[in-house]
Amino acid sequence: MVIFSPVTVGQVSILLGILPIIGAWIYSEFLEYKKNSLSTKLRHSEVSLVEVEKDVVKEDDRAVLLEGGGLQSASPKARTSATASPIFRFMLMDEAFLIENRLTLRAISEFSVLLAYFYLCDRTDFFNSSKKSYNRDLFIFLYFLLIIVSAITSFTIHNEKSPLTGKSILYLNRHQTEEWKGWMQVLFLLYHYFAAAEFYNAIRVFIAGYVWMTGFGNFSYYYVRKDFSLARFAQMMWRLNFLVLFCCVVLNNSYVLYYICPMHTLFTLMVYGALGILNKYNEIGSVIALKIIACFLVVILIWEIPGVFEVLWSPFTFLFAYTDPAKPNLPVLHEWHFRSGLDRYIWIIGMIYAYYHPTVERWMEKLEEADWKRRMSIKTAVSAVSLTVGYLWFEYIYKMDKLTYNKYHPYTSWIPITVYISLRNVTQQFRSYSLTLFAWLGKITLETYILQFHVWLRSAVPDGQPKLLLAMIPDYPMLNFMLTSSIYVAISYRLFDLTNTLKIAFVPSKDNKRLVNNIVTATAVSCALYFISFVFLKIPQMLV
Ligand SMILES: *[C@@H]1O[C@H](CO)[C@@H](O)[C@H](O)[C@H]1NC(C)=O
Ligand SMILES: CC(=O)N[C@H]1CO[C@H](CO)[C@@H](O)[C@@H]1O
Repeated sequence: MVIFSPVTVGQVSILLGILPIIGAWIYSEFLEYKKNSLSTKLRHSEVSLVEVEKDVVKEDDRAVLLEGGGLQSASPKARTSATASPIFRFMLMDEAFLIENRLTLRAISEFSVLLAYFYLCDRTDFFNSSKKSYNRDLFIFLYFLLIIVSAITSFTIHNEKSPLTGKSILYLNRHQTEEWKGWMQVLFLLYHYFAAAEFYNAIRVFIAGYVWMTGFGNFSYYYVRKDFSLARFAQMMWRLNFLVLFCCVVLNNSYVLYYICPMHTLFTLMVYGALGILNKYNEIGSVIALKIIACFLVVILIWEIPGVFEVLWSPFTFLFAYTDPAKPNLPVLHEWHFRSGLDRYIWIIGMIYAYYHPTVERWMEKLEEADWKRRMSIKTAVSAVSLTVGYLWFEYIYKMDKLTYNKYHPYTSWIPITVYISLRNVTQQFRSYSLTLFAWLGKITLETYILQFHVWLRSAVPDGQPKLLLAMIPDYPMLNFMLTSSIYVAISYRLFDLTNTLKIAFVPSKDNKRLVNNIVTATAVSCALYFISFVFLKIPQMLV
């Protein structure tokens, strides 16, 4: 097996960090097993219970004797458990601690095995790679096949009532947004797999759709719940960046290679900032209006005035620099400028829609109660206008070539999104159904997005765009597609769960002190590991 690129300090640090955890996990499983078999034995015989108790007492006595005092009755082990922080208990291999956290240790071990699998697929020649090939017929066939399958098997009608009025089904409910994400993601992924360049513009619109949802979802959340707590914030950052952080280190990639993550993080932060600053006054309509105008002004300042972007982001170059090995001559911030710029306005549009959401909903309820003729005429008018606008957009904007389209995209992406929203919701029936299969895929979009680079497609070098396909069954492209796709989706789902499990374990929602403690500990441990790895890796090189 050949490893394509030299080992980095980050990779060694992860390895050093992971190995003791895997060791601890195996040990904790062993302890758990011992405990269980002991307790079954105890249940079986009274005699042995007494004996064990005697043993325990003896051990405790010894401990007290060793310390030379009768005051402290607990064994030393029990005392450390009560006072020491988790990291010390881990280092001491405290048995109670290991048993308590067995499932977390197991999740970390599983996570690291998956990371190792990414590395195996994308950075070694263990598997083969093959070339992408595009066939429009096949591409559209697969997409429609999936739509038909999911329509047949997972067509669901929801009957959730609006919490606001208790009457009709929410427009833009969670099922709908997840389904929306799902079918966009499927086309997006197929586009990458088959290099379907002719759908470039559609993909741009889909990504704008995600960013729109970021503005919409986050605005609704912060506006209604008013929860600006550190814990909630940390949980959201964890969700967006946990997996990508490890991918960057393990595969030695830049953050901006997975540009969806920094982009969503940035716009989430902007929504958070817009609502969080002076949040006492959010009830007042004119304050919200001012805030939204301020958002527009900030975006205009940063992205429309030449030079400002570079100056503003240059201190963060270490995080946002990216150089595609295939195009080494572009400035390092070019990719970040381009990607973040494409969708610079749409999150604000999402915020505006979220703000008017209750109003529109109330308006729609009134409409639903109106008499048939009035209802039908309004609905027909809405559909007709949407279809016309959609058609004009398609004819005059969508059909432009890639480069020209990109210029217009930031200012026009709201048109197809608005058309979709109004058509999707035009009748009560329409908005109550959703395709669960797509909603299921929509839940794991972040994972499928990140993983495609490594276990489905292949980039082979650090920071490379995934130009190749992973080939497990060479010479059988369709079978290979099926096999790699199944593994890929299954792993994505596992990672979704693991991210969540680990989030619950490390980002407590009610205990800020513990949260800060965890952040400090994690930083300290990472620095220590990095330092050790650095010494381990670089010193021998210097001596040579
Ligand atoms: C905020 O946006 C991010 C990025 O799209 C998303 O993951 C998160 O769920 C959103 N938060 C809420 C409360 O909708
Ligand atoms: C724009 C539009 O027609 N919206 C519809 C969304 O669905 C509700 C169902 O309650 C209708 O009342 C609206 O007319």
